[in-house]
Amino acid sequence: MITADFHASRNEPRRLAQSNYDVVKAVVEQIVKHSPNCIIIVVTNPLDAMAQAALKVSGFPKNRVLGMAGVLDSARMSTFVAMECKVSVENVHSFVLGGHGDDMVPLPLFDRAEFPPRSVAKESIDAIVERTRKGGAEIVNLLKTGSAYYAPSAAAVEMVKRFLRTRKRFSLAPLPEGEYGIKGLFVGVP
Ligand code: LAC
Repeated sequence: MITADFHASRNEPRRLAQSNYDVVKAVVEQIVKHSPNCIIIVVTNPLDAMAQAALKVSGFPKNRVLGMAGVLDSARMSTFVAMECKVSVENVHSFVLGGHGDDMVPLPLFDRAEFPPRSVAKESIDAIVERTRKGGAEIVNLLKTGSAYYAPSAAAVEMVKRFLRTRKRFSLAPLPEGEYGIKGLFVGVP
């Protein structure tokens, strides 16, 4: 369920959150009824609020309701780093934490790229961080209607694979209760 409308007017955020809350509530009620032991990966925007809604409506324990944002944003950042350094994106491992919007925290220091280290100008790094932060809006502007779907779908599948197989460290949005000094907010953490 991917809904990421970027707002044209002041009331848009509230209308988006309310309309998407209604969708999330209806879907989660069905999830609880038909798959009461599952893990819910929330993709709907505004991500942190909709993950909170899914947790509340489902009544699931907090370790079974997670927001998908970091894997998507990290993949975008890796792509931009790979383009800048002219290497395969397979050799770049980025890490993006925090929210899935302007409060996103793309971490340049986490970019471990398996190729001869080369200096990347600070301006280029800043541009990559900014482009990562605005990645969703860039696609919405290109698509004109609707929201991104390939990358978010691939990111959700990647999260499922990592849960099931690799346990490879990645960024996701759980509900910290004091970890990392954060309490009660769905936010991207390792
Ligand atoms: C994006 C939407 C899914 O970042 O929030 O493309």
